[in-house]
Amino acid sequence: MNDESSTIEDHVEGLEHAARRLSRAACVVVVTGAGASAESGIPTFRDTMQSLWKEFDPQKLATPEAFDANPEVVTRWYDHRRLGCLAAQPNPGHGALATLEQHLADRGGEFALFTQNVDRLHQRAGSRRVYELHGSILEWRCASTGHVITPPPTPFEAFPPPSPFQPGALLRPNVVWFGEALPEEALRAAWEVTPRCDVFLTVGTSSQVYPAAGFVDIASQAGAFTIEVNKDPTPASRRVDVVLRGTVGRVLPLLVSRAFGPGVDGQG
Ligand code: BJW
Repeated sequence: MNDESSTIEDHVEGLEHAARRLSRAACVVVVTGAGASAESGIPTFRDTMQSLWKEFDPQKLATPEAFDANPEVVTRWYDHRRLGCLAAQPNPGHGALATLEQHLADRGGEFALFTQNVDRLHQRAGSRRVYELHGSILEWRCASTGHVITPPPTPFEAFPPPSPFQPGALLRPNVVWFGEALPEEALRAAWEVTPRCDVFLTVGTSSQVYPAAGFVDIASQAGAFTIEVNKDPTPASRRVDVVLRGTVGRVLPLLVSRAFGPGVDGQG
């Protein structure tokens, strides 16, 4: 069931099983990570950054300590990524999750999507009930007053960008760094809906960062059928009911089309 080296072609049985459970579910919860946006050209968090950022470790830059120590480097990195997110387009994996939500809505079911991604691609693909666990890179906030703005789609003129809300203060991305609290509303929704879902999907995440990495266990312990979609093994792989090994952009459209009928995987 949880063979970690094979691909979706070897898992037709797993795919059919997962699709059957999905087709009968009244409540579906999904958690996504950077792998969901990889096919949109956005580098995953634990990939080596390309070109001018390759010498920086994202895990070290995504901390309040890095911002305090070197706000120029940190804000340049985030602005570079912000412009990349604005230029990116949703991929078929994002589309399949929006389609899944619509299918559930059509029959009076419930759907909730918890994303660790900061790129807003789920919303742009049409997903409606999306909770941003780690904030959004498209918003920035005053590091002193907390006021939030959406900067224009052009690079900041100065680094670190000055805050327009308080003289001498800086802007920082409105994201959640290590050691910072996640948005209360998103967490409350996760604790409320996860234990009562029928099917839980963990999609394109390395399942290393908490609390999101723990959602699958909450769902599983409460009796949900759990599915992982990932191109590589993760710590969650051995704990889920079915592993669908492959890329999100290929596996999710297949899964949703098997569960709800043709039309979403482009194969009629
Ligand atoms: C594909 C693919 C394709 C690629 N198809 N697959 C419990 C235990 C231990 C530690 C903790 C704990 N609870 C909390 C902690 C501490 C900490 C933590 O988890 N540390 C761990 C590293 C051990 N957590 C926190 O600090 C969190 N805060 C918190 O808990 O606060 C408590 C608090 C309460 C009250 C007051 C104060 C505090 C905050 C975590 C914030 C994480 N932030 C970041 C940066 C966000 C902004 C930004 O984008 O820069 O979030 S770190 C980074 O990791 C980012 C990601 O969202 C997150 C997860 O990474 P993700 O998405 O899984 O990406 P990757 O790159 O790791 O994996 C990609 C996957 O995709 C891989 O598996 C690939 O195989 C796959 N893939 N292409 C399918 N095409």
